[in-house]
Amino acid sequence: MAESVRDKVALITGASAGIGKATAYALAAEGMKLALCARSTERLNSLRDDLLGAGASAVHLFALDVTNRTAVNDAIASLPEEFQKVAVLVNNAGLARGLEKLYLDDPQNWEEMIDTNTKGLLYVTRAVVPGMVERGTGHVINMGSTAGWLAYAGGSVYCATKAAERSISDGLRIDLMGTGVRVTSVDPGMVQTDFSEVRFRGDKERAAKVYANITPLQPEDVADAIRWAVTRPRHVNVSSLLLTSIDQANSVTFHRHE
Ligand code: 8X3
Repeated sequence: MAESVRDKVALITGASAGIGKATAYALAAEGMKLALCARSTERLNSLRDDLLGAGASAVHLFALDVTNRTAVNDAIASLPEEFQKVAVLVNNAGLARGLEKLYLDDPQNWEEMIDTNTKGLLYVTRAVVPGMVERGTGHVINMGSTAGWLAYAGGSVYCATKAAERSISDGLRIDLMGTGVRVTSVDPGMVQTDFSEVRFRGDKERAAKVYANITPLQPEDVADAIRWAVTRPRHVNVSSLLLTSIDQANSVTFHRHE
């Protein structure tokens, strides 16, 4: 029997595009209240009416840079009353920068990835989870990657942030035993989003090559997995979901069509 999450609050970081946005729609279809953030609310604003039309019972949009610890604490502390009891936290905000050999790379790329993918996830988790523990219920969904299971050329720091996400999820799951709060790591392979365009700082041609001659996952495929995990009965903890398109076996092995 699926667990109803109707009228419960889901907080999604990095919700203005890609997997975060698709997850907002998937959880809207479950009738959830959505607290959505991204660095800017510009793209989020245009989603409000559509998400309500898609079934969300309420929508709250706010700007948040998860790398700013003070801003994270302030934003969570000042959520409107109706959105304060976060039932599902989707730690989705994340990015990759470059695909350079580690020993030649610009350390600024490392800072951005570690600050967002690792520290940002920790800050939001630290701000939200105590309330879940107090209420004796909640679900943390952390966005991992096949990259966290096997490092690839030029990806050592990005892969390290996703390996860190796996360890953080595993450790947090242990820390939360007996509290009623669940932890799921969702680990997709290649997904067709603006991930590669962000990685290559707007180089569309290079980004397109990443997905050439393969059928990647779509953001909706990942959102669907998240929707499934959060609607399992309360005694079920889906620890991890490793998912790839049929053209990908792991972070380095692809089947490219002729
Ligand atoms: C995104 C998947 O393979 O581009 O995490 O690193 S990959």
